[in-house]
Amino acid sequence: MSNSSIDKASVVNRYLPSRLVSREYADAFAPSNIALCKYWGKRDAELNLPVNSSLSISLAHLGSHTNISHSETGLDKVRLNNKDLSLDSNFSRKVIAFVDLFRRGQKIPLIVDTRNNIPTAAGLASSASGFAALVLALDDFFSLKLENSVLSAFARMGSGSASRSIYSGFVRWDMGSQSDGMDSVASQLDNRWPNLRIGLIKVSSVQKPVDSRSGMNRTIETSKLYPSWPEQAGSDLITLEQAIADRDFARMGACAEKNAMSMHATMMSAWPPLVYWLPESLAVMHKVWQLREAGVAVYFTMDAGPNLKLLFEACSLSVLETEFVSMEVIQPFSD
Ligand code: 2P0
Repeated sequence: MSNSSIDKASVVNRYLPSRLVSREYADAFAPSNIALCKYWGKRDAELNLPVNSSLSISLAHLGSHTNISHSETGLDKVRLNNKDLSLDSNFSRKVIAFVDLFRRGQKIPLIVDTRNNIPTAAGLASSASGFAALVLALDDFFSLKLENSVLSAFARMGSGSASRSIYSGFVRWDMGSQSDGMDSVASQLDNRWPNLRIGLIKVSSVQKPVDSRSGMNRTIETSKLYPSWPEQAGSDLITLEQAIADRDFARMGACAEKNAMSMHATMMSAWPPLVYWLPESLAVMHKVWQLREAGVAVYFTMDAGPNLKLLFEACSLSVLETEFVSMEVIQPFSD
C-alpha cells in the first residue's frame, strides 16, 4: 500500500464551484450492496483506491436514506435512525469530515439525517449505502449535477464499497490507474436477473473484532498468500461477468463462493490471523455443501464478518426457507 501524495480535499475541490449555492432541503437514497468479487486491499489509503476491481449486486430498496437541511442553531446536527448523535461520536465525525470536503470552510451549518432500513440483525455493512446516499444528497443540496462517475469516485473516498452503491443491479468497480483515482469508479452492468435471490443468514450480530480497513492493511502487510489475490480476483471478475451475461447460475454461484473463500484464505494467513468465521458460520457452509450434493443450486458468499449470504434462484426458495428458518430473503431486481 502506498500513501497518496494527493489528498481527497484537492480532488473534490476540482469539481465544485468556488461558492456553493444551497437549496432548502435534499433527500437521497442509496442501496446496500454485496460483492460477488470482493474488494480486499488498498493501493492508496487516502483515496480508498483498490488493489483489484470488484463486482457487486445492489440490494434494491434496502439501504440508506439521507436528508440534508439547514441548521438554524449555527451548529451542525447529525442524526442516525431518528436519534440525535453527539458531534464527538465516530459516525458524526466521519459525516462532518466528509461534508467539510464540500463546504471547504464556508459557514453552512447543516442537519444531516440518515436512516438505514437494512435489517440490523443481518450483519450488513451500512457504510457503503451511507456514504453513497450522503454524496447523492450533497449533490442535490448544492445543485452540483455531478456525473455518476464523479459521484461514485466521491462515495469511494468515504468508503471503498460505497462507490458501487451509487447504482442498482449488478455493478462493477474498476480499480483504475490514475493517481487522483478519478478512473477508479463503478458502473452499472446492463444485465438484469429477476429470479435471483439473496438469503441473509445471521450467525452473530456482535461487532467484528477487526474492521475492514485495518483487516485489509494487516493482510497486505503480513499474508504470504496475498500476492496471489489480485490475479485471482481479476480472473474471477471475467468469469462472473460472462456467467451473468449467459445467466449461468451454477457458474456465477461457484465463482462467487470461490472468490469469498480465497479472500478469507488470505485473511487467515495474515498475522495475527484474521478469522472472521465462527463455528456456526462453518456449520452453515457445510449445510450449503450438503444441499448442493443433494441437488439444490445454492452457493454462499461472506464478507469481513461471520454472517453468510446465500445465492439462489426463486425456484429453490421453498426448500431453502425450510432448511434455514430465520433466513431473510432479498430480491435484488424487484423494481
Ligand atoms: C467488499 N468488503 O467488496 C469487501 C468484501 C468487505 C469484504 O468492501 O476501508 O467498508 O471503507 O474502503 O468499503 C468492506 O470495506 O472499506 C468491503 P473502506 P469498506 O464488499
